[in-house]
Amino acid sequence: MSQQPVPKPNSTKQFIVALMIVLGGVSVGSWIVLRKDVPGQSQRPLPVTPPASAHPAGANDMVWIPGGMFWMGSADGNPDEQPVHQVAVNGFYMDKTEVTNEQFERFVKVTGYVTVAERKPDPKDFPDAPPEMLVPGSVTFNPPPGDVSLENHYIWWKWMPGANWRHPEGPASDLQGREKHPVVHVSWIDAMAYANWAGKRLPTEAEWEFAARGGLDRKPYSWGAEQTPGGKYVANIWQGRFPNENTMTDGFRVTAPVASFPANGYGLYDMAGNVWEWCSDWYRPDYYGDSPKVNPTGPIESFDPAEPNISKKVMRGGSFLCSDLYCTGYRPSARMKSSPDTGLSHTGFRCVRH
Ligand SMILES: [Ca+2]
Ligand SMILES: [Ca+2]
Repeated sequence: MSQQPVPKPNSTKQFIVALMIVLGGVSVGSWIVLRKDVPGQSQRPLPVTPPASAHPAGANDMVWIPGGMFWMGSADGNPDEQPVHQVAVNGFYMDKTEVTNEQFERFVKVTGYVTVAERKPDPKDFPDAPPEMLVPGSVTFNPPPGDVSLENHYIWWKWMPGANWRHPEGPASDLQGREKHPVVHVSWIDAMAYANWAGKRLPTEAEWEFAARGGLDRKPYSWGAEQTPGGKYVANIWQGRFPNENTMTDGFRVTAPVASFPANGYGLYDMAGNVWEWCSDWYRPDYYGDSPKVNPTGPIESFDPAEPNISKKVMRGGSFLCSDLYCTGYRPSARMKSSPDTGLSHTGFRCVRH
């Protein structure tokens, strides 16, 4: 094991550096978040510098979500999905699909935007990191062989230098044939930059759940009560023994082209599975206990008891990695969270506007 001191993770900073501890060139399959301590940073607005927009709102790719009252959360779900409570949201337009690689590429071509995963970490922010670790990269799904414990999700994530939205599995991979797949390895900061450029914004968590339910009342899935209606999978998730056996019963090993499965009642695709989707809200597991009843926008500050020093934004909808053995994040009430500067190989987004 490396003797490299590993600073305790703490509050938000612009970059995540995932440190693969290398012993004789072999990864021990762990990544550790290194962050510079910046007291109070989590309370500040995140740096988002939208380039000048040259892109109309594109309502053809959006659908009107009528708004209304709904029951948010699930009595059968995780503790952070409770209590189930009534929430009202105003109507809004929402992208029918997750933002695709070709859509994101257009944004990058017009603006020259560089995603967080493509930026070289500043040594000033990571004074304890060895220089060879301070290279652009992202975190990819890369499980060790054989059966593994599902207790520690860090086991199947690996820091991959050179991984980013253009190279989802690392430098040797590319987007050929994946133009219509959802963009991945985009951080919340990147998603905000895209949304600002497009004249849109990220959905609030309440808007997202309202939309995902497709007009159904308190159903466990976006399409109704049965996980596999008629014996068929209707979302891109994981089948088989996670994380090493993927039987692809739904037809897709990793991401699927957007809209490969039926839309929900509002005409929205992949609100369950494919890739996780960023929301605008900070995450707190206890937020539902006293959240506003009309157009809630999330708590003022984040708190995740599992990693109390890291501020996190909400992600919703699950991904192609959601296995029923481990994660049922594709349920419309399920909540996930990650730090705003983190991109992952199963995380993307879609936008909304009024
Ligand atoms: Ca699948
Ligand atoms: Ca999705």
